Amino acid sequence: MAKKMVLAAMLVAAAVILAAGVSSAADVEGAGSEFLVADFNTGEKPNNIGGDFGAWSKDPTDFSQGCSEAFDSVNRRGATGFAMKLDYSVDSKNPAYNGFWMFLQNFDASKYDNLSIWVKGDGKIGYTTVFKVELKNASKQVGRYYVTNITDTWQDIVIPLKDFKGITDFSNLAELVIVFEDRIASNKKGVVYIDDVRFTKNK
Ligand SMILES: [Ca+2]
Repeated sequence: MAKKMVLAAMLVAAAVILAAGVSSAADVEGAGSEFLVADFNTGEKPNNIGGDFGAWSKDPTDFSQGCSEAFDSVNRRGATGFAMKLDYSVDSKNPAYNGFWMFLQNFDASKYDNLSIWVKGDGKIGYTTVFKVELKNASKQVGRYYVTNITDTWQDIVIPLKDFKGITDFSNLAELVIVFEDRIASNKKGVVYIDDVRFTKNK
């Protein structure tokens, strides 16, 4: 009987130590410090939170401008899965802008500090070093931020939510939009890859 009780006490102690170990390891890694919206790794829609996405164009009848999206397993972030390839052209005589949209399913990002996206341009085809990112909320606020200094290697672009101009409420996010614009694109045609769209917290 005494032996059984000792054994039981040891098992409980071991469980407590294990649980403590797990929780402290999670704290070190910052559990909940980021929230994954889209890694594109299934190779199909929707994104990781059930939101649809796709390319859009200002004027689909003007064939000299437009954007198309494709899952890309060659240019991807990480060892498996896909990235999102955005093949755009704003090389038109007419006003031109287009890009990529993604629903955020009313995600509450108010506890997060940044929108983070892995981005790179295609070194062979060419790419713009600058594009606009918009965040829209359920109250129809539209926040705008210009990403700059894109290169042909992967970079984790970290955009502080407070730097989005025009939006103040991040508790009910409806949509993320990427915009390629004729007046600011450093290359009028090209390919940009994006991967691992997340909301992140500062360390
Ligand atoms: Ca991916």
